[in-house]
Amino acid sequence: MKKLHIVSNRLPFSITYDEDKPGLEPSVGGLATGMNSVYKDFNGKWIGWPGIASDTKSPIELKQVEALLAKEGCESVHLTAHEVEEFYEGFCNNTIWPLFHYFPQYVDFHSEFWEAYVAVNRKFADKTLEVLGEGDYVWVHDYQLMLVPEMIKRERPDITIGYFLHIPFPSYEVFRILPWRKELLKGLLGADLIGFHTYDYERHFLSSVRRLFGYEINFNQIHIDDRIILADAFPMGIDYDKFAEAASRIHQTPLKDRSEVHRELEKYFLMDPDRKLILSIDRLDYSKGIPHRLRAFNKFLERHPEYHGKVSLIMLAVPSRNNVIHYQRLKSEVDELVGSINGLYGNINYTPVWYFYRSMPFQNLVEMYSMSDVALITPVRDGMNLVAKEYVASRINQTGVMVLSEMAGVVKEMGEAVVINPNDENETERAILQALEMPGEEQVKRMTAMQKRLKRYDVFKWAKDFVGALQRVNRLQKDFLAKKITDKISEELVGRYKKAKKRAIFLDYDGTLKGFKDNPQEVQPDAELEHLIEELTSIEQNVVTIISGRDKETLGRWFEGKQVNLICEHGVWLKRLGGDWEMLANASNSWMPMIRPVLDSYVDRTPGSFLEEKNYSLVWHFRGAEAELGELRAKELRDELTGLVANHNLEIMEGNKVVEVKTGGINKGAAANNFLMNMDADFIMAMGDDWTDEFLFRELPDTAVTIKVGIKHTSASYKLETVEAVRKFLKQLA
Ligand code: ADQ
Repeated sequence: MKKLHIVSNRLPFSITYDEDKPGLEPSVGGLATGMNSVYKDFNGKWIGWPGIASDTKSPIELKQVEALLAKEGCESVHLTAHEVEEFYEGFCNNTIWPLFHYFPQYVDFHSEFWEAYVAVNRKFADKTLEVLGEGDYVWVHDYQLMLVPEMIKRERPDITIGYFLHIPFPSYEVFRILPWRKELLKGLLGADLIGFHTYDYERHFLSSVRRLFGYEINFNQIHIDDRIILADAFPMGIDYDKFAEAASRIHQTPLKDRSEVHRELEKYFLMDPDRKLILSIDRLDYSKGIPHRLRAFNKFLERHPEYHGKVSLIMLAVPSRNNVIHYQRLKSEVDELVGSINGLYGNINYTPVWYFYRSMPFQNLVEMYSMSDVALITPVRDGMNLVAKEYVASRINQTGVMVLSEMAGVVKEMGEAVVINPNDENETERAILQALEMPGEEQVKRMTAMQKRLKRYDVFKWAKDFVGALQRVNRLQKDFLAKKITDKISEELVGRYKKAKKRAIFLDYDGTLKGFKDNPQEVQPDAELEHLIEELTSIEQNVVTIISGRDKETLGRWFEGKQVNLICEHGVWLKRLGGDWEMLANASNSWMPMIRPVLDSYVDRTPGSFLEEKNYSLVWHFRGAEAELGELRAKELRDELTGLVANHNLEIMEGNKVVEVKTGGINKGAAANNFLMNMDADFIMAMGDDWTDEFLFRELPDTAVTIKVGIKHTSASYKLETVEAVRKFLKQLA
């Protein structure tokens, strides 16, 4: 059975020591919960770092830890203190984290950090490679391991790899700042499925892929040689029932059994039943907008003296990354703000901000969720934010109001929250008032809608959905490759070819015999290609025809003196071996003066694009233009031309990064059949890469061997992935 393995920076356990004896403490985080539900079902391993620096323990101690973890299906990747410093604290938390959360001013660009990142990713990949069985699945998590997918794929192409990014993927303009942007993207593109919390992150990612590599992207599919890579949004959920059930237990707990936190909270309300509580919970991180929140709360108290003594903010901040300078500064800023608010508005009976700088047990967390009237969640950037979901799940009587930043991924699923821009402290201040004064009925209406959504798409559904998509992309990939010419098929085709007495071979040029370049003038045949053509044409039974959209002057020059026939401009012109150019179709170019200005205006507005003028067609090339702009303009151009061409019997052809306008009714299929009329061929073969070649594939007799170059849908009977594969195949025929 195929297995599914999980790879993440941390394993789902922490190591505890009772005197010198190690033990395991399962982590309660959302990821551990979600993954437990899948990797155990699939009988796989979890590969990760156990959380202790390996050089602080003896080899025997490490073995003990490894053995304990192995019993739980975990494989340990050991990291030294130095590696943790340069890889985790360095590149992960001082380079990727600030950059991806739009804090470029905090980014460290140290090449030693980068080198450590590469080396540690290698360790994770190697450990994973050790456990992989044939055709297994791997799911890699988060920004610490962006290079792992490619490292695995390179050595094991049979493995289907999923990757999920838990933090935002930034806009290209921010991502491009990174010196190692291409390496990171290449690393990710080793995966078959790349998941994000939101469509926005997916969009940013695809845009970076398009701009940095120019790969072809079809909706959310990236095509690279013979691979299809899927990008998609999977908003991570929580273990909804766990929170809802815990909250319901808390409500039923008899007075005497209540926790200290619970009693303290009740005491607060006992003093005045009209009192309100606002809750905020996060790791102490600059992306969470904690100072913004405190300043907005300060403003609220300043502007609403009627709420003095009536509303408090409980602020829980989990210590995080406290050896990084920006976190230390943030801590001081938060301490100061809390002190200042409490100093200004507090008294013996009233503390405006209750500030806890520590982690809390699950039970206390849910008590806070279930007893707070408002949740104030105001990150300046957040991949998702699970706290928001946990608050909603814990509101079992459907009251409570969520004030939520529009910069958190979770906002996409919580349209019913009071949504604010965290940088606008006045807006946040007004939202606090709105939340405190929201009528109960409206609270219930909004909360019920959010609960329904979150309950349905919980962390189990999320994990299952991702794994389902991973299996589908695997099948999709297989379907695409179904027509691929394998060694066996190749042998059969060569056999048929050898038996034939007269062979008609049609070869498209660009994208088939020769790869694309920015400038179409630079792709004349190279020595290898010339040699290949010579070999093919020296065989008596072969009649080779180059069939292309190119103009007759260019193709005529390139193939001068070669033993090939030429069909140019999609079938307007034919030049038989030793003969002169003859016109195959009745084409006219009287329409050109009318269409040319339209195309010229696109050249002017799209830097890097240009116009090619053939005898009977006009071609706008945008391969050299900025990728997204090019695609956009191509769509515009098509729309603009549609009306014009219909009235003048013209056709718009879309090739690979080109839009071509030409006389209607002329195509490669008609031209090839015309050519075949006087020939008694008992073997016909055609190869081509773009949709102009589909005419050829469709119109040739059924017995013809038609071969599509690339992995897109085609009416051809076979596929070859690349120009290199085409040449290799032709060499066998030669
Ligand atoms: P985080 O930045 O850690 O995660 P978040 O999604 O809010 O942010 O998760 C925090 C978790 O820690 C919650 O489950 C919460 O209950 C818990 N927690 C917070 N404060 C606590 C406290 N004082 N005591 C105990 N537990 C506490 C990253 C990304 C997020 C993304 C997640 C998951 O930054 O954007 O949502 O991964 O993909």
